[in-house]
Amino acid sequence: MVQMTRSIVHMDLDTFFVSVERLMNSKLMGKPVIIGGMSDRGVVSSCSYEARRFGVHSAMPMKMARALCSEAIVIRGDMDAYSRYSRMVTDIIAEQAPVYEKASIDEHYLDITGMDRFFGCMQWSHELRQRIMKESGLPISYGLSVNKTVSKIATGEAKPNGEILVPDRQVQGFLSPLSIRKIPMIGNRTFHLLRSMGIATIGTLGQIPMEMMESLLGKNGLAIWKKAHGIDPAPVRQYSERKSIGSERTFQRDTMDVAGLHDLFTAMVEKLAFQLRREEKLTSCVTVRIRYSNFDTHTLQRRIPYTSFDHLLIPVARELFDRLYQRRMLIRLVGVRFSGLIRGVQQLNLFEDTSEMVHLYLAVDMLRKRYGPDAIKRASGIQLHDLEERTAHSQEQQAHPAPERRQQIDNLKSRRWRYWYR
Ligand code: DCP
Ligand code: MG
Repeated sequence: MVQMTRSIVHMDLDTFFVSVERLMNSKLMGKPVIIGGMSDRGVVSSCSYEARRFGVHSAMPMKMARALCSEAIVIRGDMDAYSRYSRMVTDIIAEQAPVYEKASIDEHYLDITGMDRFFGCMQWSHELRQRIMKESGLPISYGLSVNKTVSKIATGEAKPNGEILVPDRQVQGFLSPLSIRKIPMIGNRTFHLLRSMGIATIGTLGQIPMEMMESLLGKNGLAIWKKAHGIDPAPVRQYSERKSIGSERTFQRDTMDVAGLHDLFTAMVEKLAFQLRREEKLTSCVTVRIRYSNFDTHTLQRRIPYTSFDHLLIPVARELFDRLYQRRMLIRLVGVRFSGLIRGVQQLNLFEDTSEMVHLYLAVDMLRKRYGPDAIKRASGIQLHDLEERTAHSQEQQAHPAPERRQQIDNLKSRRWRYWYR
C-alpha cells in the first residue's frame, strides 16, 4: 500500500506567558519582560524577544537573566490566566480541526491530511491562525509539513509571528542547514558530544551512517538519525479532556470518620500528583467520588489552573469531598481523579517564592523515585494507616498509555517543558 503523505500542523503561541501579561497590561508592549520567580534560585519561564536580545532564554537561572538584562520587567506568574487562555486556544482548535493533540500548555499538533482537497492546507491553517489571534489576542506561529518533528522545527523557524510550509520534497533542504540543536531530543550532552565530533548541522549529521549513530548513542542515536532525515511516523494523538488518572478505595467496613477520610484523600492525591510529576504532566480538573453504604454514588468536579503540586491539589480534593458528604451516612467507597491532562512541568518558583518549597518537592520526589512512591508521606496522611489497613482493595487506574519512556527521560534531563533543542 502506498503511504499517503500526511499534512501535520504544529502551532505554538509566541512568548506565551509574556503575551498573556501584555494583554492584561499594554504598558509591557515593546519592553524586555521576564516571567519568573523573584528568588534567585528560580528559572525563567518565559521572556519577550526584547529580553532575548540580551541573551536571556527560558530555563535560565533568574539571577543570570537579571544580570544580563537589568532593565527587564520581572513578573510573577498567574497560572490562572495562562490556563484560561490555553483553554480558549484549545477550544478554537477543537472546533476547527479534525484531529488535534494538545502537546503542552501552548502547543498543539493538528492532522489535517485530506483538507487540501477542499481548501488547501496552507490556506486552512492560515485562517485558523488568524482566528486564534483575533479571538484570543495572542500571537501564534505554525509550521505545516509532513510529520510532527519537521513541523515543530518549522514552527521554531517561523517564530515570532509567522507561518512556514515545508512540502515533502523540500524537507531535506529545509533541515540540512539548521543546527543539530533544532532536533527535538538533542539535549545538552548529546549536542556537545556531536559538536566535539565536528557535527554542527543536521545535513552533516545526516551523512553519518545509521549504524554509527546507534553504536554512539544507542537507541536514541537511531531516533536522532531518523529525525535528521525528516522521518517521523508518530501519529497525532487525539486529545481528550477525559483521559485521566485516578485512585479509589473501597472499605471493608463502611466509615463515617471524616478526619480519617481527609487523611486518605491527602494520601491519594499525594500519590497521584507524584505520578503526574514523574510523567511530566499537569492536570486541570479534579473529580471526587463517594459511594454510600446503600450504593448511592455522588461525584463532584472542579476545573483548576494547570498544576501537578500536592499542596494545591489536596485542598481542592478535600473541599470537594466536604461539599459532597452532606448526608451523615456510612461511606463505602471514595475516589479521586485528575483529568484534562497535558504534558508539562510547572515551575514552582513562579508561584511560591520560597526556595525551601522547591527543594522540598525535589527532595521528596527523589526519595520516591529511588525507594518507591510510599517512601515518604505527609504527616497528615500517615494516620490514615488505620483506615488503609481496613481497605478491602485499592485500585489505581490509568485510562491512557504511559508516554514513551525515552521522551520522559529526555524531558527530565533537559528540565524544560518541551523545547529540547533550544
Ligand atoms: N514554560 C515554563 N518553563 C520553561 C519553559 C516554558 O514555565 N522552562 C512556560 C512558559 C511559556 C510556556 O511554557 O510561556 C510555553 O513555552 P514555550 O517554550 O513555547 O515558550 P514561549 O511560548 O514563552 O516562547 P516561544 O515564543 O519561543 O514559544
Ligand atoms: Mg510558545
